[in-house]
Amino acid sequence: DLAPLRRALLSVSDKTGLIELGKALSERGVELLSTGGTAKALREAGLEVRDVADVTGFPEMMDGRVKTLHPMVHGGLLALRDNDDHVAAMDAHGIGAIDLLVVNLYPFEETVAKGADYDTCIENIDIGGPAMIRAAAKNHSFVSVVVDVEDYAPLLAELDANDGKTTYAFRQSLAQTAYARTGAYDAAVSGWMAGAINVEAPRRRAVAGTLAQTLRYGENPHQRAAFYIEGSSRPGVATATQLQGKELSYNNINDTDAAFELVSEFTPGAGAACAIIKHANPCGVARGETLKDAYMRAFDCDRTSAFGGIIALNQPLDGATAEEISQIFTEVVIAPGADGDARRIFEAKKNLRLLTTEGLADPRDAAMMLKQVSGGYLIQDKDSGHIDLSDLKVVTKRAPTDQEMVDMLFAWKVAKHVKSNAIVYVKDGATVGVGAGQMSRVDSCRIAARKAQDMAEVLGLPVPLTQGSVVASDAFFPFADGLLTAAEAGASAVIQPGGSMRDDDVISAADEAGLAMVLTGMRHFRH
Ligand code: 93A
Repeated sequence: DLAPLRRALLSVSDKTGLIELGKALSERGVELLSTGGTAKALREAGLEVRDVADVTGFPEMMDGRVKTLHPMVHGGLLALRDNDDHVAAMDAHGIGAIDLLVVNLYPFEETVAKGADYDTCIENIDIGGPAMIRAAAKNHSFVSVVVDVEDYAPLLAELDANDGKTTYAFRQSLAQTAYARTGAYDAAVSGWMAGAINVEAPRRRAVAGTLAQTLRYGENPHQRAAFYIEGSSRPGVATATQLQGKELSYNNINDTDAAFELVSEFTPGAGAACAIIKHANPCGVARGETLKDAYMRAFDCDRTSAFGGIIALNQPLDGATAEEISQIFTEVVIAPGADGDARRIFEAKKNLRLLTTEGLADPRDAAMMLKQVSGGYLIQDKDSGHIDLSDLKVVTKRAPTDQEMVDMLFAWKVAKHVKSNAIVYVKDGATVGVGAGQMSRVDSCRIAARKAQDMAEVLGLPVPLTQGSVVASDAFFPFADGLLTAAEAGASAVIQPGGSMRDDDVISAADEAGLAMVLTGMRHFRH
């Protein structure tokens, strides 16, 4: 199964590591062929290299659109070395076998990410590269194909371990990577085009990702799992730097994402904010005078659940906040930075994972969300819906006070990140009761109020913090019962989308209970 490596074709846009690879191959007696820019770089480094144009007998033409698309190249990649007909064809046409192909493609994804115009993006669609990659990968019985700079070192190690040859298993694994690369490349092109020509539901859609991490297991230990990234530069769990702690688990990544997306709703300029997440739902979210204050107020919403939680901060972690967080067991802290004091304090907590990002996520970013169902997947826009004061419609006799208004907008932002049915009680810029993931809205209202009562006992308060709070509901109240439960718990104002057949009943109930209520006209289901 060992295949010799006598001749290599190198054609790379990203020239990282190229010279080292070229040298290492030359030293091992491998003949080098290359396209224009790659050949030039190799030659400048003093390496001997033959131009592909010399092999094909055709100059590179049409701005490089046609350089390797030729039987001298594709015959050399595709010929079966143990097939008499193929060998005869090679002899008849003077085609030399190519045993190694090293290609990295025109940077299409990066060109799109830079916001280039349509024509520039089109020009950056590589045609010859993917054609060669697919040919070489098909012929992995004899040919090695490398599409990632990270595979240069493993290739050389493979050659050294096998007397200058490659094993079948190695070539097979390279071929699998190669097809994923060309598949991902075309997925990127097609995805970009869907946006550029504004097709909402293209008849075919491809998704792709690059392995970031194999995970020890999935949601449960008997489930296999891995983390794939799309290559975006958006601040978030996929692009964060882990400064310390054990490897992130599947659930950690999911919860950290939920925490960071939630805290990113709160611009740092308007003050510190903290979100604590358990099982993808917030068990405390608060603003504070300081970051430490925000954390402590978030913690006081549900101290029991916060144990072993995931914490997200909207400002760089400082020493005082780190000290306070260290008082209990926390799985992950994610923040847009961490100062020296904070890092020193956390160093003693070996298991605590600390992640830093470059800033916060933009909650209004356009993005697509995928959800798998058996046999397919659903795709939708990310919920980047937002409301302003001017969108709110007061429907009760009593209008909300300014403080109620501020708290309602806060509660509404939190509710967007709570699994439906979501009910969020807020007082003075801090959640004081969260009801999540219930099948009935009234149950979410009760659970959130009940949790506030429990916390009143823990904190030694005469009355639960829901007294004088506001309440947000992610979708309309189908009946007055949920609203009345909130009123009993002490809520004085309500924010909800409205739109129920029984809105009139709900509004009358609110008036009778002396509540102020505003309608957003927007729903935030989350499942
Ligand atoms: O324009 S292409 O699609 N036409 C081709 O025939 C072709 N062959 C290789 N682009 C082609 N390539 C790409 O050129 C490679 O995939 C690589 O990204 C790039 C290397 O060009 P250079 O060696 O001139 O820098």
